[in-house]
Amino acid sequence: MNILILGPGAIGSLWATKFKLAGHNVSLWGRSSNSEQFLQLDDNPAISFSNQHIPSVQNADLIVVTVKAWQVDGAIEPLLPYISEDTIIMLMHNGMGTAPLLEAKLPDNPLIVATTTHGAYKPSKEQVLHTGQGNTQLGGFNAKGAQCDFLADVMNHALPEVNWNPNINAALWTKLAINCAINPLTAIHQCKNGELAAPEFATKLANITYELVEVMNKEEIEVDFDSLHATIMQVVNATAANYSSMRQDVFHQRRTEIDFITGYLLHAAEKHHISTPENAKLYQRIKQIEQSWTEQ
Ligand code: KPL
Repeated sequence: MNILILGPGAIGSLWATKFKLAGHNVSLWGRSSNSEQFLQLDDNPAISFSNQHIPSVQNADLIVVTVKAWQVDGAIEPLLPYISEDTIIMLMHNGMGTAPLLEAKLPDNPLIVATTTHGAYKPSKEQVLHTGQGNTQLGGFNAKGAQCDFLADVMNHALPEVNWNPNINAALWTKLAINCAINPLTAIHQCKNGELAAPEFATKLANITYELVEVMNKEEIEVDFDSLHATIMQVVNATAANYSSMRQDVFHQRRTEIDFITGYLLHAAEKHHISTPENAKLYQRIKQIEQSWTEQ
């Protein structure tokens, strides 16, 4: 397949190199205006990719959008005149809420939403490390996207495990819930994920989870407190030594994904007239922190 990776950060670069090693024709669209970019995955030899090459957009069978949620709108804009309506567009990032924005801009394209638990890290512009094995779930966001289940096979050959999930909304909400619980708290306290297992966080995490369950149930996601709490704690423990992406963003004073994580939850809560004070507090605190950088 002709595949374009829009946003070759850590996860985008991991998929770019894995797709290329599986024999696909892969190009990048990143911030750098260099027409060629090298990526080296783990100990493999460096691979050359074309970058910001308009014919690669025009010929793409699949565009994987791996920029952060708040960057999706701006990143897709310069490509719009060149995207054919047969090109499958796949969103893969933390948070929710970007798919309807993209659908408004590309109403005729098959649209796929994906969530992955693979870990990747880019110690430099050219190097990408696959730091944690995970799995990837895909599903259609619109009717044309729902017919693209063959992509699970294609992607499974490149970087297993990949599953087609007809109920992708539930998977996205579960990932959102994990991010709502872990990301703001670790960013505010500048701690590793594992530190949230300490007793001092128990009540806060429980309250966050109660609110999440209430909103998710109204969104027709079947989940109860015990199972969601267990899922969150399982991720806290499995990623104990890691810093969350929001902790890293705050540490480096980069804009966070809070609007598409807790912000998305708060919008849904408002729609259903559910009060979510614990999550609202976290949202406001992260916004205050972001605000403080612009005032410096
Ligand atoms: O997705 C993550 C993130 O950091 O954004 C988790 C699952 C919390 C792992 O750190």
